[in-house]
Amino acid sequence: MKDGEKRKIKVSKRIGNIGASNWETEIIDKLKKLIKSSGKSIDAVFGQFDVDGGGDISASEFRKAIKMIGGLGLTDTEIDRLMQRVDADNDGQVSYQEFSAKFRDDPDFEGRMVKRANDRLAEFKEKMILYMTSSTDAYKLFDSSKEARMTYLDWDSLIRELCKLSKEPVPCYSIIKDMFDTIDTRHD
Ligand SMILES: [Ca+2]
Ligand SMILES: [Ca+2]
Repeated sequence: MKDGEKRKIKVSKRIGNIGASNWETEIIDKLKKLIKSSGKSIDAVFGQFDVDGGGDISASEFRKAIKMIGGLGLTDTEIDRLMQRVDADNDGQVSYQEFSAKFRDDPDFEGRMVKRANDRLAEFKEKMILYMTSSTDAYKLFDSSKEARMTYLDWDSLIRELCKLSKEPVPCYSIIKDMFDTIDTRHD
């Protein structure tokens, strides 16, 4: 091999590495554009990914959804790599907040989400006191596992019941999920 050829190989390897480190970012940008052009809200897209409605996207749900989107031609390994990037807290599940933080075009989004969740939570706590004596009693009542740890589904039924009692429309998925994430971190 001539010296010139060796150098060429070295250079292209280095470019290959740079490409690899930006690879996830590129795919995320592509997905962001796809989601935007679909005209669907981030809530709707998250709901499609979260097939079992548990409130989180598992690795297998993520794989299936990405494959359904099509056109990206990613392998399972590549999809898993992408998921690792989206799964910011590394618990093996993509939460609504992690999902929207990556796929929504909005830099202030997270701050506003936290504020919105806290505002809504305060509202619902008032309702709990009004209709169910105290929020602690309400949590106990809907904690189906009785392990003092509410699941997302427990929380969802609590909110639905409250809305029934107060004759108000049930908030959309993302709002229920935001509040749950806020409560969950406080109770853990
Ligand atoms: Ca799920
Ligand atoms: Ca996660």
